[in-house]
Amino acid sequence: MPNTLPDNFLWGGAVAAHQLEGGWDQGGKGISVVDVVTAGAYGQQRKITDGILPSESYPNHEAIDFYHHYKDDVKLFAEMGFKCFRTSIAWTRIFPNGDEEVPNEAGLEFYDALFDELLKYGIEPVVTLSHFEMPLHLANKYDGWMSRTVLDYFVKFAMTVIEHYQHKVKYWMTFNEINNQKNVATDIFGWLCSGVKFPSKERPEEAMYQAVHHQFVAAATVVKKAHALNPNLLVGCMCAMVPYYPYSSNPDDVMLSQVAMRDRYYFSDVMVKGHYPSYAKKEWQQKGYNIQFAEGDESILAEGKADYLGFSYYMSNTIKADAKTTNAGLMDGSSEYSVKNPYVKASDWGWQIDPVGLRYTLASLWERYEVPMFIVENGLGALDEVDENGYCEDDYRINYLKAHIEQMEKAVSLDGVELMGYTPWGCIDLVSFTTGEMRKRYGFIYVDKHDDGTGTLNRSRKKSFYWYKNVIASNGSKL
Ligand code: BGP
Repeated sequence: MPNTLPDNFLWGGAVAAHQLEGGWDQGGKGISVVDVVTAGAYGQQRKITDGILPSESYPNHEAIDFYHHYKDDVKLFAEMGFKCFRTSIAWTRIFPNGDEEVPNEAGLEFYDALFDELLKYGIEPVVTLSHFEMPLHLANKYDGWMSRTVLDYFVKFAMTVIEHYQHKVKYWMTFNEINNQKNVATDIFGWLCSGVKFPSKERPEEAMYQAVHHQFVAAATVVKKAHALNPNLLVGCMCAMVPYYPYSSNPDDVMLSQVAMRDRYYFSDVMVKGHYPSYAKKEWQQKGYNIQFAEGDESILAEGKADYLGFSYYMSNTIKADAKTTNAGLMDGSSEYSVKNPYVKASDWGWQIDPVGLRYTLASLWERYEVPMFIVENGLGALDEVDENGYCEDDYRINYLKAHIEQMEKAVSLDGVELMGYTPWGCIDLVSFTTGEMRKRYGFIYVDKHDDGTGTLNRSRKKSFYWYKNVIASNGSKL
């Protein structure tokens, strides 16, 4: 395939602080909402505990100890030729409880050192401000994002780090997969996104829309303030994109799949277009929801539109109008009308593998918004086996990524999509978000760490490491 990507295309990899750093109570770090969530095998929910229980296992407390290994890990990223590296700043390293007056110096120093290390190799940091990591104190004391006070604390945190790192970090993103909390059937998504247990609310969905409204206003405020501070900065939003296909040409399937897509678009519509879509207001009306807006919120949304749309893409899903179930969950991207797509295979965790769906997603988003896009997560979680040297023949991962990159290149060359970059998820093995396990691995780099807590933490290159290095070196023309 001819080279279709721009020369400045941002190839790299993506992670989140809590999934790899470890050091959960070091350097003055406070406790975050994810620090009190236990691991759960796939199919079972991870549990939220009321505090730290010594007898329970919290995999992200140590994770892969990137906190102490980051120099060696960045060296490996550089060896692969990364142009960028997406991570998050753990809010609790900077403001341990979230409501302090002044930031924690040791936390600022850690990210200064990390960003310096990346820049030493010419790797651009891409930073998510909130990746399921808000201070537990804010969740407990203020009921998380139900409160506008938390909005103010978030803006303070965000502007503290944006101001501090503005000459090291150009690319920012506000809330990771903000749309995950649309699933209010279980505690976990709302807890991680908003520090709120939506199922315990009288009207869980209304509460979710309220908390999300506060996040929209916070995101727009940060975009505005960041631009005023430094016009070179780009602040994007981030959504989980799972396209819903109609199961058949039955018009009911087609119509319902369009409506189901609002689980995704609701969020990007507000943050990219700068106003609520009319279908949102109709839904509130119909359900009798009363979402509180403060004076000026609407103009803040309009003035703080995201500079780019970052999204994750792992799978597609299929909607059948007469197939209503009760076991929907964003864990596998499903809605309550989801059925298996007979044309695609699934991963070991049931995520339906669909490279064409990535082109479909890119083209649909581009046609809807016409803003630059950034694929900030994509990848295959798999059970890897390594030989005695720590080498893994992960052809399945190479095949997955190759097929997705091919479709991504078609979206650019044939559909005219403006794409900033591609950062596969979990470029180094880390703790899974949905299951809390280590065994669901995504990395080009294997980390010797296991679910029972054992392992040397040694790093080793998988076959995909060498493959991805060539992909980057050829700017995507050698797959
Ligand atoms: C996204 C999250 C990531 C990540 C990824 C893979 O939803 O933004 O944090 O972990 O999914 O999911 P998992 O780790 O559950 O396989």
